[in-house]
Amino acid sequence: PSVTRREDYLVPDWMVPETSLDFALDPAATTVEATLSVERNGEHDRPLRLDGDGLTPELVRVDGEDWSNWCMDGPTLVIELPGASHTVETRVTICPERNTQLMGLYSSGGILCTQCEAEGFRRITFFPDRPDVLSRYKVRMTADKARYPILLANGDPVASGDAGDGRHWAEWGDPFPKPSYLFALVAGDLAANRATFTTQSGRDVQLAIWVREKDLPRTDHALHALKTAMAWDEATYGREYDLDVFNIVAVDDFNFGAMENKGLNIFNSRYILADPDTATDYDYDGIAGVVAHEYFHNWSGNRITCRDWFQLSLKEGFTVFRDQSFSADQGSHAVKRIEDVRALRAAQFPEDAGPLAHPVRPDAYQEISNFYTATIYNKGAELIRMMATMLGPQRFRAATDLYFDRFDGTAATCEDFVTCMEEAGGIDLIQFRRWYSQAGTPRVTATLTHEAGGGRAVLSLRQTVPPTPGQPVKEPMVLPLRIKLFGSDTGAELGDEHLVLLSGESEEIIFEGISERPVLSINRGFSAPVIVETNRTPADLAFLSARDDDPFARYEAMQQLMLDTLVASVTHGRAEHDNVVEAVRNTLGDETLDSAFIAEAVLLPSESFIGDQMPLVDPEAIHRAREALRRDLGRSLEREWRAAYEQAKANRFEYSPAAKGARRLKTVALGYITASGAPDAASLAFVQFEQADNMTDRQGALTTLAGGTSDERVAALDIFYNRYSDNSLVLDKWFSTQALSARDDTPEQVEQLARHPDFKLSNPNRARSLIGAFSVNQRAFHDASGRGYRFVADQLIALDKINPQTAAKLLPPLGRWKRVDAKRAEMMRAELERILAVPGLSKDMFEQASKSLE
Ligand code: HT7
Ligand code: ZN
Repeated sequence: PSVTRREDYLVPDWMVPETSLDFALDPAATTVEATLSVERNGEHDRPLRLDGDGLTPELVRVDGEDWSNWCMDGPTLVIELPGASHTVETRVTICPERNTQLMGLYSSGGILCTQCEAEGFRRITFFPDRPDVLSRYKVRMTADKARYPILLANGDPVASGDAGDGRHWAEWGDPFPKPSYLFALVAGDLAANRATFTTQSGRDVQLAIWVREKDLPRTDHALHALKTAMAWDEATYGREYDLDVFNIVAVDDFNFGAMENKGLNIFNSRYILADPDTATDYDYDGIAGVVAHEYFHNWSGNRITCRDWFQLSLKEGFTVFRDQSFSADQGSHAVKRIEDVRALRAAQFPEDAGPLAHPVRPDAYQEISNFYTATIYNKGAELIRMMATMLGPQRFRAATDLYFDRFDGTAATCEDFVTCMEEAGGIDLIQFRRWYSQAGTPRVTATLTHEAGGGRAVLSLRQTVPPTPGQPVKEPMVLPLRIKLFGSDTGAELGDEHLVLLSGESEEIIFEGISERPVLSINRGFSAPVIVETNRTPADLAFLSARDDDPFARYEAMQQLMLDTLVASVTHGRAEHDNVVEAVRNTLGDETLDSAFIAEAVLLPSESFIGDQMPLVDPEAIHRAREALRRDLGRSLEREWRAAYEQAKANRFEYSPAAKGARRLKTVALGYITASGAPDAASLAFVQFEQADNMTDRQGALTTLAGGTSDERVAALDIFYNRYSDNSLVLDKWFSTQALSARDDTPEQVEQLARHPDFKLSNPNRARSLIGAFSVNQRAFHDASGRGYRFVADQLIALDKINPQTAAKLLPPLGRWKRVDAKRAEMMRAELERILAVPGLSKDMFEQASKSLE
């Protein structure tokens, strides 16, 4: 396999200041004529090399003349050029309707659209398809007017007209130089939800969200989110939008969540379409977050782009940090932080601990699309957050101003960003840079001792960074740990919060004047993305879960208490539940807390997260221990759960933080009532299912029923299916709810669902809703028979032939064989070997499967 290495970076041999593209659009055969002005970059005599993928040149001209001095080097068009600057023309023909990989120009439900990041542009035309070649684009499109009445591209519209023969044309021009991965065009029968946004400097921007006519009523939330995000970026980062129009198009077939193409974002329809009947609160929040994320890329990604793909986290980590901050500002900061940390622990920590671990700035890749990972995105965002914490809000803003100012219009590096943080922040980040180069989640051991007589408390901190593939030995990191002490008798704060920068392997911090026994609150707000082990007792954790003034730390104390109990139970067969029951009782009864926070705090850690705490995962024992604690909590607090349920039940649908919190707590309470074994639980859930005026309540009830064996379960699944059979986004929920079910027969059910007429691998959302959901269902996936592994491998082998990128992204759970017993590990390895033996396997899958076997 060919490997691309960061250390091999060389500046481009040729620049392309201007690009003109002419598309004769047709789903079966689209011709693309490209005219590039090219300029030799520096003193050299190397030819112009234009990347292509599956393209055949039909014409090559230089400076207006037919040119014969070219050849193909594999997929690359190599043209010998005599001078320093030339005009190069090429023509190719491509077939969008046969493009099942969904990279380049493809057709989704009759809409022609593009996806070019990371290396899709080379499937459209010959070009130096690398992010440091910035070009000014002009685009002309001709298409059948009836099938494709709307023609969109990047930038602002220039002109349009009739082309005769039932065809029409449009021209678009983007004044901002951009890399090829930000190119986009769309042609389709689309309708727009429009608005005007007036920027802080008084310019009017025409906003439009384009969807099929029937979906228009479900676009208001996305449009509102867009306007809110535009205003937020002005107020928070001083960033204003720069074109006259901003278009968003939603399509059903999309490999990712969305794409930030300059002035023409293209979205997976699941991150645009919402109404109360079909979208959950989680979906609503996801839409606002992704709309904001793509919009924020206009500065962090488009105006300043990446020099090479090793710098991907420069735009993605920073933009995730920006979208997380935006979403936090729209509701509860505490709840948003809890959600983000939960996502980090569910996706990134396992990645960092497994065979696919890589640094936030990787050193090498075979297939770049495999590196759109939780490490690049979520851990990358944590790096930005740590720098923001160390700098404080004013200096962080000065540092981002410097970055935007200094690197506007360029292709930059992670190093450039950190240098701005250092310069404007007035701090030294030499050692901090290890966060970009070292993979693995640091582990901190914190031991607090108290000398009652002397009034001294000593906090001993020790860090280790685990070995990861290719990095056996690690240097210590800089860990910004927010720390506070509380008195265990009085509950008083023993001094202010400290920001400790742990930079050595170990350090001791002395607290003087501590007369009562202190309790340690550490990594408050999850100030560093690390695993912390402490010598806190269950009573200390229960105390913090009730008294800590940092809501995240309060949540964390409860989670730790639950985890310790569950791990003890898995290890010893049983454990005392009283501490957890009392802590949950306390939280449920605390009237100062809002429902959304309570719902997060009382939720047990997932089976996978419990497994992550153990040397080897025993999926059955973990399931049993968790179910036993759930049942105990359900029974011991049944009165409290019913009270919480009743209180939240009466509310009519409204999309507000308070109403969302009430809905969340209601379904969490319903889950515990069901776990208690109460005889009326299934009918309670069924009533919620039937009477719901929104999808959050309906899906919450369906999920509760789907995990059980009641008659209501079958009825609810049928009703749900029939009610939403024409809505593919809701049908995805029908598939994923069953794939996530805790029932014993889930592996079998999932195999059946894969034969359902509505299951199709060619739609990434549908593939993910079954295969992706099933493979995170720890107990079902690791079924002792091995059928879960076989099922996933079978599906991925089939999917690889259609859409290798989506297949490869679903492979990692099969690679975690070192985490289970020898018998399961052998079966998982056998499936990986079987995948690798498939003739014609994509390089996407080859990279993931071969690394997973190491
Ligand atoms: N920057 C976008 C990444 C993306 C992507 C990557 C690989 C294959 C398909 C893709 N579609 C979009 C999305 C983002 O982070 O905003
Ligand atoms: Zn992004």
